[in-house]
Amino acid sequence: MTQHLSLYQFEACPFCIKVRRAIARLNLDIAVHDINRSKQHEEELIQGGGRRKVPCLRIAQPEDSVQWMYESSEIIAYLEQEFRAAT
Ligand SMILES: N[C@@H](CCC(=O)N[C@@H](CS)C(=O)NCC(=O)O)C(=O)O
Repeated sequence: MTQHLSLYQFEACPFCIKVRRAIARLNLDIAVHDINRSKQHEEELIQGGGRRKVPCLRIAQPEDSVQWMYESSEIIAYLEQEFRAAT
């Protein structure tokens, strides 16, 4: 249900904490990548999303297209819209 989602973030970022709390509140199992600890994930974010800015939610759409969603409030609104009814 959430395999198409992953969050690029780092531990101490307050906007990332907000998003991680929303993920916990919604009881979602979403892969979380710390870009300060993983060069590979940092590169993926820069290459894919275009900026080294966190949080960023990677959304793999059907047919291989990928959306990179920046902005904590937008990410939280998206997750609540997608999953609130399901949890
Ligand atoms: N308005 C953004 C702010 C995000 C933000 O400022 N993140 C910092 C880390 S705490 C960052 O990645 N800054 C790098 C940049 O803005 O390029 C949000 O709510 O997600």
